[in-house]
Amino acid sequence: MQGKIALEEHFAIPPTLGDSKVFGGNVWQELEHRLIDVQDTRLREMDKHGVELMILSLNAPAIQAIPDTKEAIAIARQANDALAEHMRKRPTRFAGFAALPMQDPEAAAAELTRCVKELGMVGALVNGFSQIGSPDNATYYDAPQYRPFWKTCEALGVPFYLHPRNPLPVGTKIYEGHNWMLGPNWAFAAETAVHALRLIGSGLFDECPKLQVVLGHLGEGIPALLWRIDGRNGWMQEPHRYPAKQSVGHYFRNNFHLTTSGNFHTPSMIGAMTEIGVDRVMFSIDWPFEDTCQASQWFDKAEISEADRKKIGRDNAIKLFKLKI
Ligand code: GRE
Ligand code: ZN
Repeated sequence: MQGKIALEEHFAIPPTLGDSKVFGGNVWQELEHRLIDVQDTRLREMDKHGVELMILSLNAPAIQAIPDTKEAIAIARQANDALAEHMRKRPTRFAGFAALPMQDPEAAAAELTRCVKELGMVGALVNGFSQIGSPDNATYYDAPQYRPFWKTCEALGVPFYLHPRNPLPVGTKIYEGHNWMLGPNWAFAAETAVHALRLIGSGLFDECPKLQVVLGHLGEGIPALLWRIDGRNGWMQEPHRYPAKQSVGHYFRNNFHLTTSGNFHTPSMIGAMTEIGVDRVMFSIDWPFEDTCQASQWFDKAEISEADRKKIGRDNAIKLFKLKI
């Protein structure tokens, strides 16, 4: 399919590049190049495989793993200015998601506003919880101090992409001796799905009913488990035990969107489409951790209707991000 739009596509700047090294294995040299490069290899791969536009975002965990708030604010600004420069160079090929210093909710709201209003970005991408003040601290965004930030995000009308990161060492007891589960094979999804459920259960979407959150990797496992998450043992009819008013499924279907990033498996995509509706699923790659060629060859031939392919590959993103292409 020509004209695809992809939206979990990462780049790095020198201060954040090192965060991706553990994921580079024996190909770090090439991964490093693909992260720093925006206008060369990336663009050639896009041309070759029918990707018209990438919405770019910083690598992970980057800003969220900088416990010094002032430094987090400065590096986020640096990353966003670098991204804006890439967007200016090729406005028909690159759009952008803001990196945000969530360590300081007020500064995060101000930076998001600057990125949207002055730099023309179409949303934010944040890598899970933030370490604030100490590397051992993990702060999640259902906390009450983030409500004004979410109000700003809702008022700006831009989606918030909740991107994975690994749990902190204090939270990885369950993976001890089984490090293979850290990262994209399991822990990223578990960490991110729980964060999304925290946002839902907290009642955030009752307060901000128009707020839209994007999850990658076809929903980090949530679509497959959604029925059970809302299950309350049938005959017992227990009321749910969180502050939010509605079922988890209700918020998932009204406030969430999913991308195919790093999950190029047709039965999983069809399952996600069935749970959330085809209008809330979007094609993505997860460049450079995943490959544009593999993602495109899979998606272009996946056994779905051509009407659905057009929605997922392009039209849903144009609508959600109000893209002018
Ligand atoms: C990602 O950004 O989704 C990612 C990483 C590192 C390894 C794999 C992966 O940041 O999908
Ligand atoms: Zn990613």
